[in-house]
Amino acid sequence: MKDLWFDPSQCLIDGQWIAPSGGQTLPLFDPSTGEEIGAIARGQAADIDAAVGAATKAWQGAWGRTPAAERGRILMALGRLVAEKVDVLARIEAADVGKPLKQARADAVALARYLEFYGGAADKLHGETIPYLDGYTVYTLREPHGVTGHIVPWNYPMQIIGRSVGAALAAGNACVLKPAEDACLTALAFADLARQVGLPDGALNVVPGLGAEAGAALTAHPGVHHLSFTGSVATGRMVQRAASENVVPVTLELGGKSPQIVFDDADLEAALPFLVNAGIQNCGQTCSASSRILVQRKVYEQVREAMASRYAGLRVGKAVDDLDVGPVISAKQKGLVEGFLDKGQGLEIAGQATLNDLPSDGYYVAPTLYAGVAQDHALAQDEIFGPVQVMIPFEDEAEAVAIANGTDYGLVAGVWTRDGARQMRMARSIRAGQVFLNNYGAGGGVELPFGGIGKSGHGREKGFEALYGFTTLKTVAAYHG
Ligand code: TXE
Repeated sequence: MKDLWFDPSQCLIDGQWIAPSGGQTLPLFDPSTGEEIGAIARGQAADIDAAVGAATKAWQGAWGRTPAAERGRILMALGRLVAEKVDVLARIEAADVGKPLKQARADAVALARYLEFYGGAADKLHGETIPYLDGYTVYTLREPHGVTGHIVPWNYPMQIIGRSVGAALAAGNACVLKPAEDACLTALAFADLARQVGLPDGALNVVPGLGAEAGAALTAHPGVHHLSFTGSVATGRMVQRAASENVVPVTLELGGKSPQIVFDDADLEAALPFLVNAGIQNCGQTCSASSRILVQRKVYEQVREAMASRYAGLRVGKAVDDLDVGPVISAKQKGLVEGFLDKGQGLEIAGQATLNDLPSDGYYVAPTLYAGVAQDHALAQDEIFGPVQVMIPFEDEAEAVAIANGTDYGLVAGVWTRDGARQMRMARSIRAGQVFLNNYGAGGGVELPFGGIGKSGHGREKGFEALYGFTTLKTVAAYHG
């Protein structure tokens, strides 16, 4: 690929580009065309071991001794370099993930913003003094865990690296990053940019490879002190099991089935763009995608018609054509989504985009809106991770809450109503890590703690809260009489 200035068939370990120990590669496909466009490293346990070794050395050495303010400066310099490279990073991501250029660009801008935020926060993370018995001075120290392992999926590589690696480095950890085999190019690009701004060798190591090989080796490595994982529930379970063997903390972000709830007093004009966009952005492959639209009966038909007409107008195309929706990431993901569409047979399709003149081997799925879906139907319960939304009618507030809370997940929810008291009641009643009132997503919100409950996972990323997660608290009690 012409935009790459590095060789993606190598790993970046201890500040050096090196071939994976087994000398093997994995093919790289462009989701927009299905064409093979290169090869990436197939890292193995030995490469993970070398990366953990390098990270240990950095944490105990140059990076560990770097003052917090200087760590912050390096991260902010990295953020500025990322901001300068937004266009090239967006092109790389668009080719690798298949997301329309505008959306890939937004991810690169968000990565720069994460680095600015966490760079600025690095020297503002401190402990406390605690009043105690006569003759004692007690204080707490917030210290890095040490070596942190980061397993990142393919849907938003840059944003997830920003919120997880950005926060971990700010807190003084040294990182080993295992990006997804389906999309690892911007992870490698990011690590190379970090090297260019003077991040000490070993503070950030990247080993691409398969989940069952490099990923499993990272989760099982006894030299890793904290794991953060974003991905499926099934893999999350394995990661947590592996973490339990070494008794290390783990942050899991496992997706959701997030609702937007539209009451009959809502500002529908304001709500409509959010209702559809939050379902089809990144082709629906978003952990916080709003895949369920709950609508009060009085306005149900009106919302159904308006959403249907938006669906009819959606333009699907290659990432470089920069339309509303691109392909899904892989042939495997296309098969998964089509499996759900098969389960939808017999349901009412309220709206659907048309697929015109697309490369026949690209991984395209027609964005589809189902109406009148029963709460217990698989399409209303399971994470689809494709451009598919279901509409569910409800009578009153109590029923809306019951439906909203009626899945195994609890990541995000949106509530549309002009009634202020109802807004407050809904915000308290909904089981989710984030609730948005009269908006959805709050523009991305680097500053806003994010994470789930139930099968959406545990632990919080983003905002200051993430920094606490990437530190361990030490209490020092001094008796001086
Ligand atoms: O996920 P995996 P997949 C959901 C979404 C999607 C489904 C499958 O519903 O349809 O998961 O996607 C690494 N030890 N989400 O198969 O397997 C893997 O290499 C350690 C939601 O891609 O969870 C990749 O880096 N690591 C989600 C990462 O885990 C392992 C984002 C995610 O892959 C591993 C992505 C192992 N044994 C998918 N096996 C979200 N929450 O946003 C795999 N991996």
